[in-house]
Amino acid sequence: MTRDYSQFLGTAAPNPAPRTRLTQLGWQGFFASQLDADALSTTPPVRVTEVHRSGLVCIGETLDVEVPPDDDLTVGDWLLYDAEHPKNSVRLARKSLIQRVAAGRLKYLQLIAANVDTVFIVTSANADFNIARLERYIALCFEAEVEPVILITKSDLAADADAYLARAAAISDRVPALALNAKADDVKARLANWAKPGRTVAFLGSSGVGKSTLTNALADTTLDTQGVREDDAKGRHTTRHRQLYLTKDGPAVLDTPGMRELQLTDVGAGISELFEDIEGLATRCKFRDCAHESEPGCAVQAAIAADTLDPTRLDRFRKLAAEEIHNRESIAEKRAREKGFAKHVKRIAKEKPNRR
Ligand SMILES: Nc1nc2c(ncn2[C@@H]2O[C@H](COP(=O)(O)OP(=O)(O)O)[C@@H](O)[C@H]2O)c(=O)[nH]1
Ligand SMILES: [Mg+2]
Repeated sequence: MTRDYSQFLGTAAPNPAPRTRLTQLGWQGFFASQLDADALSTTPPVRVTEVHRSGLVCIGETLDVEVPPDDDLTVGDWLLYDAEHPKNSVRLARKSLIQRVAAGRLKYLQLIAANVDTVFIVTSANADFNIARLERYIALCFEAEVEPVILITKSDLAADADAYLARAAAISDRVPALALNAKADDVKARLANWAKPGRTVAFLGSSGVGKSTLTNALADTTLDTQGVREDDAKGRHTTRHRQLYLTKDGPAVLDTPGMRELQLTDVGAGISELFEDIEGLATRCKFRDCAHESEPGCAVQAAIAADTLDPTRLDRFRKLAAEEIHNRESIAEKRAREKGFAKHVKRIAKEKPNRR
């Protein structure tokens, strides 16, 4: 064991070892524990920092490489890079995974980011602010086992930023909320609690709320930011793809394009965590199959009558839970259809073995 004698030297301790690029990339014990010493030299770890149709940009301690596209990989994933056969690079187990139902008619799961420690859910103190949408993001984070923090930007432009802050802070005891000016000099200091070296943080939220402005503040980057339509506070899409940025002395930072629609699936546990107060009340209803409408002995309706539960919160819970079930069923159906189709193709191939 090496002893640290610095305290006996009288003068300041020598400079600490320079930070390695792996730490800057957000490398943690959780990933290190998955590999043995041999693997480190033959297949070094690299992190996916950008996803493009043509391939995945990956960065490691001493290498910048590209790996062929793969639908099962997303930004933030760690791979053991196989230089001879990049396609065979092995993905390390994920600490967290954020996914949503892709927007559009055909429902499928879209991976948004892996191995994020903190998600800053960004909204502004204006028409963008929407409790139901914030709850969606929070349920997503709880499910993904990522710590959510609500940031309300443009506090400098709003006369009543404190009122927005109070509404955001009331959503859950477990989710801190901050109001701030994303363009001010104190952003790094205000986010320091979560934006720590060796960790990974991500900004999620609509277009125009200040995600790239905040990324610039943390990562000293100069990403394009753009004006917002005055009338409805809607932003234009300036950021086109997700990208992870390294910082000199802070966390790895993920900037994302605005999400027009955040549809959830497989977030039952996240929804339960967020609405645990309502679920707790429901266990005290007289009837086990109580629909919390007009049944006698309903503890949920009693709480509404006693003004301890906001009825609009119950509505939002119902809507989110119903949507979750609907999306889960649609995706299960689509998978079953695809499976059926694959079987069909296999059967045809078998029946006509000589045809090419
Ligand atoms: N005054 C003020 N402007 C902001 C704030 N946050 C973002 N902006 C501006 O809002 C616009 C959109 O910001 P941007 O970072 O591109 O938003 P993004 O789409 O979420 O990445 C830019 O013109 C920013 O300068 C804020 O807290 N205060
Ligand atoms: Mg942006």
